[in-house]
Amino acid sequence: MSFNPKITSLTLYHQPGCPFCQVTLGALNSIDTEVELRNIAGNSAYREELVKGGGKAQVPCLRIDSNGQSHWLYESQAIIQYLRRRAA
Ligand SMILES: N[C@@H](CCC(=O)N[C@@H](CS)C(=O)NCC(=O)O)C(=O)O
Repeated sequence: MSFNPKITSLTLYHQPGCPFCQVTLGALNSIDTEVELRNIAGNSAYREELVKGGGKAQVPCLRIDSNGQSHWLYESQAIIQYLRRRAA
């Protein structure tokens, strides 16, 4: 994925007890990037926006907002790779 300088925000949908989320959150600790966290188990509205926007309730999922559009990136390794590249 290319790196758009006009990205306005990053939001990570996750839930407790998900090992893929733990790996992603762990990686996030060492990446200097601001990411809003949304726990879909603790808020049904977050779950609904994930399903509506991304197409499925799978976590982790990174929402990338850019130029008024949202891109929904699934798969923990793809998310980590994206965040590391972006922060580099
Ligand atoms: N290959 C995915 C696996 C993600 C995954 O299986 N997440 C589970 C929670 S641990 C999930 O969201 N399951 C519900 C679903 O897929 O609808 C990744 O690495 O992110």
